[in-house]
Amino acid sequence: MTGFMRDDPRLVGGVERRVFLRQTLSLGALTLLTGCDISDQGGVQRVLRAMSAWNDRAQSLLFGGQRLAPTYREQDVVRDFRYNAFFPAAASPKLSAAEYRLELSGLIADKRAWSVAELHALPRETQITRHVCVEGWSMIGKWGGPRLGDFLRRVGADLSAKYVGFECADGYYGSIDMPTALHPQTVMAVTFADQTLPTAYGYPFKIRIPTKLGFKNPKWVRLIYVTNRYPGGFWEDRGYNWFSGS
Ligand SMILES: Nc1nc2c(c(=O)[nH]1)N[C@H]1C(S)=C(S)[C@@H](COP(=O)(O)O)O[C@H]1N2
Ligand SMILES: [Mo]
Repeated sequence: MTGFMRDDPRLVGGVERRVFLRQTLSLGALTLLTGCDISDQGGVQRVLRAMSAWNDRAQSLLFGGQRLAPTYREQDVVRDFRYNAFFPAAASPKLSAAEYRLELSGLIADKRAWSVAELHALPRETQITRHVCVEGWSMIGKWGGPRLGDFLRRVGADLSAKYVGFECADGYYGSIDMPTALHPQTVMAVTFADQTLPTAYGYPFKIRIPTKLGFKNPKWVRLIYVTNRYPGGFWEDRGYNWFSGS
């Protein structure tokens, strides 16, 4: 691996860097394919971005449907579920039910903010599914909460729009395609293992998407918006595939 790859946080970040490189082409192959000099940072960056965009398009054509992720049994649920974020668990945003409001913006008719109590009053869906992190671990967990699709319909979101975006209390952000937002297993998880979602796992809720990799499951969500303009995401803007799932 050459020095610039190791040093360029825009392209690849932290521990996840090696996995990312393993999943793409070697630098030698990249140089052959593109004819661009790997010492030319901007050039390589542009090529990786283009490949990533191509992957996103190909994958959404192949998979962008309503295929269900596998579900598991109660006894498969892991007790000490692993924590992950780009900072240690102790630094998790501590949101309080008294002050928290979920903001809505973009192509949504009713942009009224939602309290935790209001989110808890919505009908819930529970699922026992596998969370797969790109860093090389996976665990089966149980999450419950309103379906994101039901919520979007309720607030009058434009369901013909391309993207649903999320902003989180820790500065993390992300986005998904509308078919994934409307997928029956995509939920606003307010519970984990039948208890109120703990702070470290995203209280008051995380977007749980079992058809996507872990990094596409934003925690501590404070804003949901609907848009036709590509919103990117925290890791996607550092080189990961935006689609990253099925
Ligand atoms: N707001 C926020 N959401 C996030 C992250 C983050 O750093 N910030 N990390 C993602 C990654 S990479 C993973 S694997 C999962 C971990 O979720 P868990 O702590 O519930 O296991 O959260 C995802 N959602
Ligand atoms: Mo992850």
